[in-house]
Amino acid sequence: MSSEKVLSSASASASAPLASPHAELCRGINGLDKVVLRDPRGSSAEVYLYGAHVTSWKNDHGEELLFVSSKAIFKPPKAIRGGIPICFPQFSNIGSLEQHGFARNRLWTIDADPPPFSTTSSSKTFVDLILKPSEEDMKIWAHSFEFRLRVALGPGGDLLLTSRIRNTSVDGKPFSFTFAYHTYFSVSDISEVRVEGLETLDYLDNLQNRERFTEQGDAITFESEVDKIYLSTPTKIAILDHEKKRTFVLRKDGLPDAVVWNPWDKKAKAMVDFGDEEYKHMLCVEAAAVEKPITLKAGEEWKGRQELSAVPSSYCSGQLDPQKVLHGS
Ligand code: TA6
Repeated sequence: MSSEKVLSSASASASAPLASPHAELCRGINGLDKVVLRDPRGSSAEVYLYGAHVTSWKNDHGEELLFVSSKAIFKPPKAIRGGIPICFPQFSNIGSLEQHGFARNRLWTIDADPPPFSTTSSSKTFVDLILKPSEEDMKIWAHSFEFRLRVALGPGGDLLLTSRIRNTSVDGKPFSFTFAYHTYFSVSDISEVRVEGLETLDYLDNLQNRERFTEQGDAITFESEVDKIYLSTPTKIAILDHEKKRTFVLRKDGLPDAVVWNPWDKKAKAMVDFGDEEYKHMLCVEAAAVEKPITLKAGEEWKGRQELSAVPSSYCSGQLDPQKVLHGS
């Protein structure tokens, strides 16, 4: 779909009312519609209807916690470089679709009438978006689905993404898919970052023909390009930014795998929508379902959640033991 068509249909598709009093529909970069979520306690988030793409998550001090490249191209059909791209119905380039599927390259609409959420989430600051396949989409992936995404801010400023994908085929056909929340975290200096919670796990190394290895380190640190798919990972992963004295905690449900990616210098230079030095200030840790595709029978629904929080961490004082973060409440 050309960018002009996306723009014109955006305003039409975005016209549905927003259920939350703390959500506002407005125009973003290049006139693309976005929804701004402002929690009364000060945290905020932004999600473009294009790709249902979260491009900002700020804490109650107004600090930006996600990375978006200064060279990101907010122009369909190119995916926005940074934030939280939604990878569906395929993660990676294994399969017949383009890398990471097409959900992040489509215009979503406001879901005016979402089925009730079973979660206990009491968030009042949220937006519900929905994607259904177009006729064009059916030509490249012949499956009927409804993909509902809720983006919400929790009481403590946490960012909650809940995906509900239903197989709506009328011919009884099942389908399988792989999925990732391709989250780009903003970090002060990648060489001062550690990831806890993935030690001793097996992973597929995209830099070594996706061969399977076992993580030996007692924490993951970064001195060069990393592109690993950790398998059967715990529900909690911690990303520690030493310089900022901040720990991101990623909690996930329905997403057994976790991708860790930093392009480092060579790949950074090769990406037109990524600054040469920007690899120093970002890290992707992605809640995913990759090793074992998810299969839905006709009428079945899958739910995949990720909850991000940012907590102060001053390891030098021993105040926050990473193991407590990972194994605590
Ligand atoms: O999640 C890691 C990865 O699969 C890397 O292999 C790299 O390709 C990255 O995604 C970015 O992919 P994109 O299609 O967004 O440029």
